Amino acid sequence: MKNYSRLLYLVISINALMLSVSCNSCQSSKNSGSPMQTEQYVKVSPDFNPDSAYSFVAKQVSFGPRIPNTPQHAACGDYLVAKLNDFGAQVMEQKTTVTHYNGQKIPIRNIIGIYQPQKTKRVALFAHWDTRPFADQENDPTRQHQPIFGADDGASGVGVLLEIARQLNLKSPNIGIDIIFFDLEDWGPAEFEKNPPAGDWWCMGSQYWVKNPHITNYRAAFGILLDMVGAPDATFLKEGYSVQYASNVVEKIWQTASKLGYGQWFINRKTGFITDDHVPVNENHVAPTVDIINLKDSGTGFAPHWHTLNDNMSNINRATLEAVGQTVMEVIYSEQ
Ligand code: AHN
Ligand code: ZN
Repeated sequence: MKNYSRLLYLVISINALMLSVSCNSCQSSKNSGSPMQTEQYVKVSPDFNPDSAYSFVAKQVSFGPRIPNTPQHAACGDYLVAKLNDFGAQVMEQKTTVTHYNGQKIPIRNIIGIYQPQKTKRVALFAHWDTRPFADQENDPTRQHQPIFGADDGASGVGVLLEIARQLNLKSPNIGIDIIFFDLEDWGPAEFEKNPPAGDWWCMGSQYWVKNPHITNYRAAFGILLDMVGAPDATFLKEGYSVQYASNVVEKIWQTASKLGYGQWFINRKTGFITDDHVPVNENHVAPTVDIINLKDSGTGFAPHWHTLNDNMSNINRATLEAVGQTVMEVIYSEQ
């Protein structure tokens, strides 16, 4: 009995000694800042392919401006449906017609790709696929009436989500994912419009969807909207409504980006409130939703190519697409 307790004491002492040694060594290496001991975050998600995402952006732009009610828009919509089908999603389309501020009747086509419909816990990923009919931020008045190409404003978010769709087909996360491409986000009244009638003319596809979700009483644990996520010098500031409605999701995304080494894009700074597709989603409590959007602290608040003819493929950068795509994938593949 006595021997046994001695032995036990010895074992405990040795353990305590080893603990203190390992703790000391850990402490000393931290103090010395040895690069060998730097803690490395090990990502859980598959590798996002930036070349693939870039090609999905270029393909959309190749159709021409995707203005609702044009053949180019219809052809691009068919392409998006075909890609979601290729990538194994259950695809749904929503079609309706709305009356716009100019009295014009405009058809809407929201395109939805559903992954693992049997899962009750869901995350919604959003982007708008239409493009603005006029480059009203151009300085030259004659150019203000030309349509934008929408490489960044529209195609970049959709391109990143198509690459994520391709990845979801190769390896499923633990949760269900719904990819939703909104139509008619970007036909808000032009700057050159003298007296536009009051009304919510932006984000009409998402306004329709929150009132008529593809599944009755649809709810997601959270949502992420991608808008203008392609520019080389993009800065994703923490947008006002995102912080107001979904601060824990903002923190989850920005901390994940930082751990993955994308802190150059995901800046830890709050900025103003932007009317975008996440606003109807948040206001109707469909899902606390964050807008990842290239924002600036000065000027219009947006990048210089915003709503100009410079919103073309020269403003699309593979490294930015990867920073956004890999961060979103890491967030969704980390969910249980
Ligand atoms: C407004 O200009 C009011 N909102 C910007 C939302 C937007 C436009 N996102 C892309 N294009
Ligand atoms: Zn726009």
